[in-house]
Amino acid sequence: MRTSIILPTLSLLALAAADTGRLGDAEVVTNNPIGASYEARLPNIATTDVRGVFIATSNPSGRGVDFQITLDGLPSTGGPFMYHIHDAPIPPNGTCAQTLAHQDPYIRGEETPCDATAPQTCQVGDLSGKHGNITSGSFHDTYTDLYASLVPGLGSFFGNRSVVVHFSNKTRITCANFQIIGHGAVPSGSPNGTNATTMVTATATASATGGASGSATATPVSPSAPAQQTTNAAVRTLAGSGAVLAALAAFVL
Ligand SMILES: *[C@@H]1O[C@H](CO)[C@@H](O)[C@H](O)[C@H]1NC(C)=O
Ligand SMILES: *[C@@H]1O[C@H](CO)[C@@H](O)[C@H](O)[C@H]1NC(C)=O
Ligand SMILES: *[C@@H]1O[C@H](CO)[C@@H](O)[C@H](O)[C@H]1NC(C)=O
Ligand SMILES: *[C@@H]1O[C@H](CO)[C@@H](O)[C@H](O)[C@H]1NC(C)=O
Ligand SMILES: *[C@@H]1O[C@H](CO)[C@@H](O)[C@H](O)[C@H]1NC(C)=O
Ligand SMILES: *[C@@H]1O[C@H](CO)[C@@H](O)[C@H](O)[C@H]1NC(C)=O
Ligand SMILES: [Cu+2]
Repeated sequence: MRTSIILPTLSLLALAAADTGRLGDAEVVTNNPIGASYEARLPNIATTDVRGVFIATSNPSGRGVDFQITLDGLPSTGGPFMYHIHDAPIPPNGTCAQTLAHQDPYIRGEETPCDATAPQTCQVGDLSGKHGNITSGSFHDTYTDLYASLVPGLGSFFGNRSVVVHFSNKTRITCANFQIIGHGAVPSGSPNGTNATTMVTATATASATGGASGSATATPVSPSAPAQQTTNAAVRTLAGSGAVLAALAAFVL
């Protein structure tokens, strides 16, 4: 009796999970601190010629984050290139492999590709899914992402995370940590939104950075990002299973 009620409910949830996060669609972030600005500058490494910078600044309205991306040196083969915000920062030895999976505070997963016409259903960190791949050797783009957060404490906050550039086969080409370059103030009278995001994301990153002391093998990657509070208190219920998914996905993407 009871199962006949529960099972349909579960299968509905499973269907919904294909397109939307288990915690729902991403919420538009309306209280990004005016003037908050971060940059992720790709390192000079021998394994690739890809160079450039991702600059992320609160939209002047507080609604969303303005991205300004300038890259060059992309290879002539292996594209189109994807790029994402990944959950964890790069450890001191500079390997992109340790950045875990895409930032996905609503626990949407990788399986269904992002539909750019419904960006609220995409992983928050899937910037190229929402805004387009990199298709040429030199790339410049500016856009506002409504779901990105520069408010520390929210799962959608990315100021302590990294950005990774990929070949079309998902192999990681290069990566950089976001670093604060300008502080901001939370706009007054905008208490809105993003409740759900507060609770997620942290466990997977905690396990990656947890025992890590890093053997500092020289690649000139910026030290781990600012504002890295270990807010494990923020991790609740669903985060555990999300972390497992994220950990699995980390080996793929
Ligand atoms: C992915 O593509 C790049 C560029 O074409 C290539 O160098 C690399 O070996 C490929 N990786 C895998 C796992 O196939
Ligand atoms: C980044 O910040 C978010 C929000 O404050 C937090 O939940 C997460 O654990 C932090 N990640 C790392 C790797 O410190
Ligand atoms: C970006 O490239 C990947 C890999 O080729 C592809 O799967 C994806 O659909 C592309 N995304 C967009 C928005 O064009
Ligand atoms: C908060 O959200 C509601 C509904 O989404 C919207 O009508 C309202 O204008 C928002 N308020 C602020 C201050 O952003
Ligand atoms: C935030 O959470 C509170 C209490 O849990 C709820 O009443 C409110 O509607 C939520 N706001 C949003 C924007 O989800
Ligand atoms: C880089 O550092 C991380 C974290 O300390 C470690 O797990 C990983 O094995 C290291 N990788 C290399 C290639 O040294
Ligand atoms: Cu990625």
